[in-house]
Amino acid sequence: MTQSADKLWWKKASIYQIYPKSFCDSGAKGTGDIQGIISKLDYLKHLGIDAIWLTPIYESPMIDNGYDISDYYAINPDFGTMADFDQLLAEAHEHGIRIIMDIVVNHTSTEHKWFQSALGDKNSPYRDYYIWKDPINGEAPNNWESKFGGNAWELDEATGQYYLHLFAKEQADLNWENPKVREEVKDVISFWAEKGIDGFRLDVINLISKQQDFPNDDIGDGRRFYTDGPKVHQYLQEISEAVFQKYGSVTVGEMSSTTLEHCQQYSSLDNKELSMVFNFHHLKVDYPNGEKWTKAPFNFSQLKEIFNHWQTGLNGKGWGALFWCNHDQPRIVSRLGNDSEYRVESAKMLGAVVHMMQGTPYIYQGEEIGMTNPGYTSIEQYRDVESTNMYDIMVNRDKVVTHDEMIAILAQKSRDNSRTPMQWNASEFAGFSKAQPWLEVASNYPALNAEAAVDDKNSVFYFYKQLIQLRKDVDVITTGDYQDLYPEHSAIFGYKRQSENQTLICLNNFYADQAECTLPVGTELSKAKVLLSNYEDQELAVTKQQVLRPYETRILLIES
Ligand code: TEU
Repeated sequence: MTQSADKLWWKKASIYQIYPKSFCDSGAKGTGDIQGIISKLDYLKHLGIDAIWLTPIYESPMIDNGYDISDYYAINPDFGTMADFDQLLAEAHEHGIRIIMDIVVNHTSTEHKWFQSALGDKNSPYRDYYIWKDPINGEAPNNWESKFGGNAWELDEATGQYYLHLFAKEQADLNWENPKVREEVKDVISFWAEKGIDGFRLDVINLISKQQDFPNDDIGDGRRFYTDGPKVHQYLQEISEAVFQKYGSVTVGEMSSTTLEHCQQYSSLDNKELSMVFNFHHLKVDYPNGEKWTKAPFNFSQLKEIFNHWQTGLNGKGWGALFWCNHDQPRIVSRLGNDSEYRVESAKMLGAVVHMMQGTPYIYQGEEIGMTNPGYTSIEQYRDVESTNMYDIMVNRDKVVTHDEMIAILAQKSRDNSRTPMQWNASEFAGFSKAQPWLEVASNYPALNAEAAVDDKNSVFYFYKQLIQLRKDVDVITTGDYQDLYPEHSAIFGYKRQSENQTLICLNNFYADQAECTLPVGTELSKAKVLLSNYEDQELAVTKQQVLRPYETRILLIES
């Protein structure tokens, strides 16, 4: 079933991700809330975004900041009330902004009433909503590891069985083999779709189908037995047909450790499963041998190869989410750019790199003003369950790194790097709250904040505003094919987008030294114009030899 053009609004849209706990506190709680989001809708309209992806705001004990849901039908009072949500939805729509809600149905909180009924009672009607296995030789059923460190099984003392948790032990995996679970999921999604929300982000949705013999993994952490699992497409087609297609919801699936082939099917243009997918391969180029918890530079040539693979692989077959940042990733300007001398230039360059590609760009709160990692120096400053677990495992349990080494690793890799309070202005706590925030504000907020950015026409904010508008105005960004122009270049990431009558060339110097490249043979220089650059004094004439200054980006358009 193909969708009509207006149903494909998201192909020219830019989506803004809000992590409500860190976005804006309307009161003096120290944590963000829904009324705080409502107060910033004018700011978001000014930026020009088309939709908001709201990370979970449902009832939750907040072990994993809302990704451990205890009631899918209620709003966490920390964020506000259902009336507040209804107001946000209405006012966002009045601003011409759609709302996409985050749905976490690979697992629930162990505080969920289903799990509470199942725990300790093999006869509970909800027992089979989760995955229980007998111990083997008195140990866990297999050697799968939690993505937050440690084993992926937790013992239920009363029944002597273990339950599976791919994430924290307070996040019990749902048993999607059980048709009652799938019906519950359809009911949850229908409830929110009936309220008029415009779409869903589906958390680790490619992990829902586990290989049913749950074998030990002799060569890895078990992910190969549940990632893109045996029935994942069947389940997604069932949910899509029952709900997503019925309501015309836009859907984006978070695909952990996935493949291009699966993503071509998840996001196939026949709309049988999802609208688009997040994959993370480009955000593992600073994971040497796939190891996240080590301090390492990024692999530039691998970064270009990965983008080439996915841009060419999805073109005409599927649709990707384009992003650098989210609530799980460090701030990109600190990670791949230069968050000191060239913070503004490199933040703009990195924005151009993804925004001129095919797909739907996602802007994570604060990315549009070039927010940086906070550079915490003590473990007490961290709150993320993954980060504190890994500190305990690596420093205290396994003793594979020293305290200082782990602090340096966390300063580069922790998810808290992106969860520091949004920096609104130069007042106390960066205008995020009137009370001490739940997570320390980055110390650079007095000069680095949204108010200063909106007052500065050369800020990252206005560069992002132009990128968002270019996607709407220049069709080749949406429809063109992709070619990496300089795969071997040690400093420049340059690519070409080509359609029938438009050629776009995006040149990006990823380093602080000047770099040169030659435009492709056949480029009609006389017809070439500079659409956008991050240096004000941009020469107007386009020459064959391109000399790029530190972190310079240059977007050229040739129209035949
Ligand atoms: O993330 C899943 C995921 O792949 C990342 O959390 C990654 O596994 C983690 O950063 C370890 O490197 C989703 C949500 O985005 C994340 O916030 C949740 O913690 C997780 O699922 C569990 O719901």
